[in-house]
Amino acid sequence: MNTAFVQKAREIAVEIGKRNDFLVVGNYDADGISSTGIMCTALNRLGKKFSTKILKQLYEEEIEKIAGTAQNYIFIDFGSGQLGLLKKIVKENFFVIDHHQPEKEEWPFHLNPLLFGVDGGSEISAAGTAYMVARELGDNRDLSALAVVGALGDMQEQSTGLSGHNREILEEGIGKGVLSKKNDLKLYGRISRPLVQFLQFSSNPIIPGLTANEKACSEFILGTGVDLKEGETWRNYESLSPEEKKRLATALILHMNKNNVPDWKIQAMFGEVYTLEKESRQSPLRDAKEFGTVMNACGRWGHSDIALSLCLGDRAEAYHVALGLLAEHRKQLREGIELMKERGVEEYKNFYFFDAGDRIKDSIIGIVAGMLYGSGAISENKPIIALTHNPDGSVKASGRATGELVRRGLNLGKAFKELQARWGEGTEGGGHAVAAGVKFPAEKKQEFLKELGEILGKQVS
Ligand SMILES: [Mn+2]
Repeated sequence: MNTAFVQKAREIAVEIGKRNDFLVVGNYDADGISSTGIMCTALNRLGKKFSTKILKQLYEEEIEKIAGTAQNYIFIDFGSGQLGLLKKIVKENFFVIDHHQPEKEEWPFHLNPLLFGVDGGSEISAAGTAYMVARELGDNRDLSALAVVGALGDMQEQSTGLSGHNREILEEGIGKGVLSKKNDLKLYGRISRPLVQFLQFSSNPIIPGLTANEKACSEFILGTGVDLKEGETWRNYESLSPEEKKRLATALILHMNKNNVPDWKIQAMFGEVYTLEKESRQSPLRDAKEFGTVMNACGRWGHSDIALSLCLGDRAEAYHVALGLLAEHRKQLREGIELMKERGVEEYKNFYFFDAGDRIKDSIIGIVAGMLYGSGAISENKPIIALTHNPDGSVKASGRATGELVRRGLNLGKAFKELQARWGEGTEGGGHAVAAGVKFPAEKKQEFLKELGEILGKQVS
């Protein structure tokens, strides 16, 4: 690990250790909530007094509400871009643990990998950064499991798996017996979906003739000699014997080959998967990727408290509520995708565009937009921007891009930040290169389409 980064994490841990009465304020996505869970568990183990707050964005009005409610504040998975505001409003006694692009402001209690030349987009997320502090606060290496969940939640894995600091954190977790890694089929739902749905709902990649075709999927699986049920229970992929897994995987490769799916896409179906060894065998929380999806489902339906309870170890009540929310989340995603496919997207020179009106909630519009790439409804040569109208008269645009576009220079987070800089008051934007969002007044829609086109055009030219 980067020595200066570790040193800074240690300094912050020492400072936290001296204080008491914290408000931990975290971002509402899987990474933000994992980070909050890591930090709160570490504080709890030290016997510190703390409370938590999960927010969608760290807007000025939110900071004003928070200021004065605790003795110390820890902002996680946001804050680096709001250092100026925090200094103005909270003034003192706050820590920022983040991996987003920082403002050019000095603050002694600010931990961000980017300040040490560590890539906060692919090498470590906020959860990993929080873990760096937690491991200096006590015997907290078991929390590496949550750090991996957060990194995957922020889509930090490469084709070879987790890399950089994320990989070192993974190794610490394996050493501690809380994590394991293996090479396997990476399709989503290895644990949480019965075999037929495992193939039927595969959107990344689309499996020609099988995706969205239940009957074909069950025939395909039975054709490999794998039983769909064990007694009365539907089997999932993880419950297959190594021999059965191999037969199914081989049949899938042959099937994709026969349907002219490019080799790289077939290869991308296989790779490293990460298991949380302390979770029970049938639990979707046992797979690090699915744990993140469960949390996203909670957070995006306004139950980030449930997601946080999962991170704090609740496997009773919160766990059952979470499974229900996961089912609802999937239903809404399916309906969102149907709507976009039905109405079709508009094609501009530098991006695809979809205005969902108020039919898709702002909390999932970005995910739905991203899934369109999987569905084949849009090609991968442009980012997709989707708009949703909020009850307060503002609109939120969510953008998603592909890794290839980012390699060519595209950066949606920067583009939206630039719009914020141009338009000032009433416009707030930012995020990552591949996934970002911006909120602005509805009457600016036409200007948005025009100026965004110019900015994106410049990035990839
Ligand atoms: Mn994050």
